Amino acid sequence: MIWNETMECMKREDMTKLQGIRLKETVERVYHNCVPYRKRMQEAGVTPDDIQSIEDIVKLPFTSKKDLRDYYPFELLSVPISEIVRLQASSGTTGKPIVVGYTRKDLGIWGEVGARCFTAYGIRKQDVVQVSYGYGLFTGGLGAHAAAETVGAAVLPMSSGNTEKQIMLMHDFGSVALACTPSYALYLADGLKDSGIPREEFKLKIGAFGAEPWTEAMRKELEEKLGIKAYDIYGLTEIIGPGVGYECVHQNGTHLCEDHFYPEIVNPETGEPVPHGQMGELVFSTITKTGMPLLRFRTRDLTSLNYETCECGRTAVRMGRILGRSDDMLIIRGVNVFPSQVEAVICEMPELEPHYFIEVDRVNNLDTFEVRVEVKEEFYSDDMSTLVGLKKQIAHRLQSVIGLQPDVKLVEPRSIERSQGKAKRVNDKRKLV
Ligand code: DLL
Repeated sequence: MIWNETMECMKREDMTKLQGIRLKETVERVYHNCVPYRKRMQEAGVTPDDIQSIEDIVKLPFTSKKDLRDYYPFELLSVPISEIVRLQASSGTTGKPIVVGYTRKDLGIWGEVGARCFTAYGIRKQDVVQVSYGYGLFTGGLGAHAAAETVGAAVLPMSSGNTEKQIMLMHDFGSVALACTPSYALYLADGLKDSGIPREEFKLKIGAFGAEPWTEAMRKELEEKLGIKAYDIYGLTEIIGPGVGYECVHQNGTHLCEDHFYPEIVNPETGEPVPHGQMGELVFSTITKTGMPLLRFRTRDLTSLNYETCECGRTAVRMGRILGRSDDMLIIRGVNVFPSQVEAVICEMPELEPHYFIEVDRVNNLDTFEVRVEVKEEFYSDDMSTLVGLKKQIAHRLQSVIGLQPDVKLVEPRSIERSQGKAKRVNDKRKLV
């Protein structure tokens, strides 16, 4: 079943025309209503009249995460705050998050694109959908919630954590679909096994997994352990949240909702468009949103696009798996973490040297996150209680900045390797791609 056949199966030339019209409207909107965008366009010598079709998009300047930080919190809005009905946020590269505002119309778009995803996975009105993405500033919980509600399914807003209860309700309520990060799904799979409840007593058959990179091997493991079909869902806060793209039953690429989010692939170094089918950095322009439209947003996600019509009948362009990022962002237990956030916390604490090392691994299907920090000579006392207190303080501070508590290890002065060139501060042992 296809939620919106008109849009998902539109002929390429009609889609291109529609994208051109919508881009033009968006450019007019941001030019007249958002000072930073107008300035940026003036600097680039572009006016709304220069944008007549989707091909003209290359004339527009890029937007980056840095812009969201520089114009924090509300300067990138294209409407007065009275028109905003929701705010969501995600990690920035430093202590401040990046903020996104939605109008009522934007929330409608979010529900619509989410419904396309959930319908493609086979979720129907009569199903119970267990949403185990975190609810709150992170878009996962509320995004998947809107998707399920728009389809008309019964939403079970579990949020993440509390595994035993997750399994009890999954069993008792007969959840048909589970929406969470693939790593949490693996963790739940182990919990399900430990519960001793026979698999036949569960109705689960669909997984909607995303928010972090995952592999075909993980898909296989999830499908076997949970006895389900596991689908990819892609999205990012800046653009809308989950629902930017989804897999269909053929699982041969992630279809993008390109009538709302226009994708381009560029060379991450030069910003030049790359030929069709080649790998590069994914760039999105939102062409229907009104609260905080973004033009040519550099996602930093590395992938490629395939414009062939899919076996499912959808013409919506397909994105390959995300093969990495062109920045240093890590995704740990679904939370975006920048090494610069850790650095900012460490540098503000007088007891610490500005040297640290982050190690990420996956043990028993759960991400581990260790931060090693060097204590200054004068503070490195033998007094255990002082050191334990310091360790706690660092862990709390990191938790409040990042939203995730690392395992902090205090190490002796000068024990973290100094580098002669670019410091290597991260070891991600998870080997996801
Ligand atoms: O992770 C939105 C989301 C929530 C998507 C729930 C899917 C499900 P952010 O926290 O802003 O938003 O993180 C966005 O996560 O640029 C990718 O690097 C990564 N990412 C998201 N989905 C996938 C996926 C949400 N399916 C960043 N595969 C993106 C690989 C993904 N990476």
